[in-house]
Amino acid sequence: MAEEEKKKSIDPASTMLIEKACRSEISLAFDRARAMKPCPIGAMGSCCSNCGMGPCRVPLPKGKTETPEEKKKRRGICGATAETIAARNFVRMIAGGAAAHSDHGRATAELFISVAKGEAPGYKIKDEQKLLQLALDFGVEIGSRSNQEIAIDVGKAALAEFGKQEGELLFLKRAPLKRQELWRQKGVAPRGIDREIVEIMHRTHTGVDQDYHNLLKQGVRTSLADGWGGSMIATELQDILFGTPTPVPGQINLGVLKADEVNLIIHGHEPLLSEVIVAAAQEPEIIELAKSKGAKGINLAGMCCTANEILMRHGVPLAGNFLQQELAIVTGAVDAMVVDVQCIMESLTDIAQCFHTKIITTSAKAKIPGAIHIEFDEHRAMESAKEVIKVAIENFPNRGSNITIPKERTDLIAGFSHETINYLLGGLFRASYRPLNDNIINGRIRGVAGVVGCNNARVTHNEAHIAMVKELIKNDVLVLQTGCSAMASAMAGLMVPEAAAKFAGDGLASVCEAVGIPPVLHVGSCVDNSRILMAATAMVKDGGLGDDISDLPVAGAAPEWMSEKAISIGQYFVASGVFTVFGVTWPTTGSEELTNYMFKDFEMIYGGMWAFEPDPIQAAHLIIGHIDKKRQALGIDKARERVLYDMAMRRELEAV
Ligand code: XCC
Ligand code: SF4
Repeated sequence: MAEEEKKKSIDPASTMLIEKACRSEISLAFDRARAMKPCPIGAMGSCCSNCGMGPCRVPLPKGKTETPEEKKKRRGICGATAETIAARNFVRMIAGGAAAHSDHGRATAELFISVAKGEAPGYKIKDEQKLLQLALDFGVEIGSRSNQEIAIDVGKAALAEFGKQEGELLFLKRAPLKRQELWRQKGVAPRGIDREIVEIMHRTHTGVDQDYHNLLKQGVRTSLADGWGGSMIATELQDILFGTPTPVPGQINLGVLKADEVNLIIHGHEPLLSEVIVAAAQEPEIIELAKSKGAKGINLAGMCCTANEILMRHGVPLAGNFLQQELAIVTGAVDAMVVDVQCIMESLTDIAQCFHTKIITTSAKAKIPGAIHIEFDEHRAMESAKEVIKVAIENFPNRGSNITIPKERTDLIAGFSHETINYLLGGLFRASYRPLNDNIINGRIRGVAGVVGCNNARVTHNEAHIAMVKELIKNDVLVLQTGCSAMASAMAGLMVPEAAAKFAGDGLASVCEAVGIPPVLHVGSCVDNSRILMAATAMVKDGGLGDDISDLPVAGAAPEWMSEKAISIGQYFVASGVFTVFGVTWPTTGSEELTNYMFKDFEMIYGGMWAFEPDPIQAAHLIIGHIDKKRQALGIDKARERVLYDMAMRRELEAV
């Protein structure tokens, strides 16, 4: 083995299973990442394959500075410059990410309408208060109409957002007024969700948009159609159908698998099926069947964002994040893994062949050769769910002897929806963000950071997430998290109230202790980044911290990103006025001009900009620096100095 090889994971449970896979010569994403270096030209966004004359490669020449003449010659066959090529590649990533989130939102809207019409037994409307809120947002008449009538109209209005051709998305009106005006003035207020995505595909076709500013403008518009459109629709309608999350205890890591129960892992993104599986697993008939096969019961565990969805609403344990999906099968203890869409590795069926695990696909949009396909039908959801669970139960007796269930599992508290934060801070009768704003103004909390996104097999699993989050809370930055990033922090024990005293700075710890919250809040899945937009908006509306999101001492980060969805999320954070720093790799380095535009000029245009910093500690300090800059602009930097002085003085006194 190569000496001093970079660690694959910092998680002991994962490391143990990586070693087991290695002994059994099972290839994992970690191994494939080492065997295949990233294409250096593609990595900098300098390879275009948008037509049959290419692929054309226009990489930045290594080490030497180019003359303008040389730069002029660096073009694709159609004449496209490095700027155009990198910009086209980047906005196509946004289109991919926005499409994924939004198609999820569309599926939710379709189910929502079926439920409202009473055509989808197994579901019902759980959060009627939020239904009425959405009716107001969408201009649906409430009057003396029944909730069912209102819900049908809300569902139709949500679905219409996708195919709308004119006007602007309805949720934009939720943003601070100043932000809305800025979007309109810059011409980036999205019209319809599908329209913006299609327009990216059109503009990036050979010979269309050849001005990177203009390409990026459409990228911004499309990302906003994701964050304030498709993703927000997904989150809001899911809350109405399945309940708005409230604080719930849970556990995470592969140690949640059980030796004596049927283990069914639910992996993917859309909670439409998983919600019903959770219900079906409690049916006496199903539990009896499991017992008849010699199992003590049925153990459900989540993976990736589906995990976050059913954790937030039911406390179902989390088996792990993106880079643990293969490892779950390597335990030998997973009787079935059911998947829907997004972030599902095609290697799963191959690895499953070395064990007894059955892989079940359920979406007509996502099939995998070698998997069993049980298509999920919302009109008979309960039957579909039972069918899935039965595959796992029937497979339980086939478990081999090569079983390794790690002991690691960490406690966590999840369920911090935007509404819950509101309630926890202000109490039931005075729900508001006032206490948060006050504690930011008085300096106990320095600012707020949204740390989100994936795992990436090019870097040590979970390392950057945990290092960055620890550095932020140590410096009194309250952290909100979603996706695989949230799971990394949860595994490290950062999502329990006790973590405040252990890891947070004195100011943040004192607030967390008073309110009884962890210093790192689990806000949900990746579509739930829309909750972070709502939280930021609530902070603006509560007053005292400026009149736009770009005035707030807040920032965003995705230290281990890999998916196109992460790029779309990052772009809508930036376009909403948030400074956002990504790790691992940056996909436009092939054009300095374009990269500078996004890293510098964007701040002047949108009040938020991108940054790239692979070192998580340095990235944390970019965030802290940005937060301090905003505090200074708000004139609240002095308050913080006083707080720190107080703490130091207090310690001195204690020492006497
Ligand atoms: Fe996928 Fe959402 Fe990324 Fe995790 S964080 S790897 S997108 S599961 Ni969204
Ligand atoms: Fe090459 Fe232009 Fe075709 Fe891209 S669109 S592959 S740069 S010729």
